[in-house]
Amino acid sequence: MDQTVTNTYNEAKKLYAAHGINVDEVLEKLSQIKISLHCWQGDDVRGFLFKDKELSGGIAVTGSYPGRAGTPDELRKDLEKALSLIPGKHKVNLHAIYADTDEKVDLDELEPKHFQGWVDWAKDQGLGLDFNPTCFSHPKAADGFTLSHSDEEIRRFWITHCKASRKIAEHFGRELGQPCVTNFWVPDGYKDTPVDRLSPRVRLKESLDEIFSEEIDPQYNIDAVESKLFGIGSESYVVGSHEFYMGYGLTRGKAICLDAGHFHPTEVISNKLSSILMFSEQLLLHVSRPVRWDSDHVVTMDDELMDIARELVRGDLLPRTNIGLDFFDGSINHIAAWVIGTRNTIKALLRAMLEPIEELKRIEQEGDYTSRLALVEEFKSYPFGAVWDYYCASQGTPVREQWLAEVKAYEQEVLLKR
Ligand code: RNT
Ligand code: ZN
Repeated sequence: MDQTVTNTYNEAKKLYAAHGINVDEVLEKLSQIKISLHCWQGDDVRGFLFKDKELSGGIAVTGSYPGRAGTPDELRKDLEKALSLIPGKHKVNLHAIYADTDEKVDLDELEPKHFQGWVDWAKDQGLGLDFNPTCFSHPKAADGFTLSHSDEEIRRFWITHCKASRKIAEHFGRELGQPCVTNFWVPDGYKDTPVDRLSPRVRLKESLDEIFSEEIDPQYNIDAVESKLFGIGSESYVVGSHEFYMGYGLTRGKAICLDAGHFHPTEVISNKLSSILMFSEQLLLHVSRPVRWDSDHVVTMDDELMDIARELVRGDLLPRTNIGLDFFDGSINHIAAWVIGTRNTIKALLRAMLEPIEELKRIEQEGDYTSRLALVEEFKSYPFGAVWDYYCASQGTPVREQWLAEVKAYEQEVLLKR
């Protein structure tokens, strides 16, 4: 390992040790945390099942950066590249439209066999898999409603798709020896103010109850439900609101999924974690970055990311929190987007672990808010970067911005030839 990396690490360790922080132990803990990389950053949420389908459901990718993956093999190669530049062992999060098959199958006909290519690959790479039914970008979702649709036939189609998705997820969990988190998000909602807010919610609840009626061993599959405040075209009303899924998840024992971009502009998910986890066993996060709206920008090291990390670490909530990423930026190199967002998420967790938590809690309890503010602020410039560099090197991944040259080379050799 580079001598400067080791030297600065050893110096940094002394500063942290003075506050009772054992940096080696912190790094051991950090290496156990899995981040779920969302496959859809790799191809602008297109998938492979329906070629040339427009993205729908009130989400949008802007930008036409060259080189996005066009086949399952390309996407896997790209993920391998990204993962080789990110320290730790992680998971990959698939959507149903990413099936790896030549068969002409619709969403309600999907089976585990259509994802065998992914399972074999994940096994080979030592990765876990997560899953999502895809309730958008499909003719049967064209009017913006799926599981809460008033047309019984359409609602049935989506129920069947969601049931099929859980079977696929169960297969992932069984094959890979770790649970697959299956996230249910539907875009259903109205552009303009509805007269009847209740009926679609009643139908959504009934659909979900039917989907979840089959018991699946939590060793293999964990269901999560994701709320939203508004989308493009569902500005006035979203059926699956936060209150809806909070009630649903808590009464049905489902994990609640909090996406950082799905709330009012000044409302943050960091402030919700400790409350929800008091009453819920598990949580799923979609770490994202809203810019003015649910714009799904690449995750940066901003205040909210730090606050999410601090809450998870200070409250010891990590063991019950599944951390997934959810952003899609089509204006920059697709692999760099993964690397930047994932490295930032891990780095934020490390920074949070390198704070004198017990000392700060004691000071707060004693009512010494002066010291609390002073210490929290001083720790913002403690040398976590030296620890991060050492961690990257010790995991065999590039230190600092060295990863960028690898992405640029891959762009020349692979992406621009597509
Ligand atoms: C949409 C939700 C959802 C999607 C993915 C593709 O607003 O955040 O999680 O982004 O399922
Ligand atoms: Zn999301």
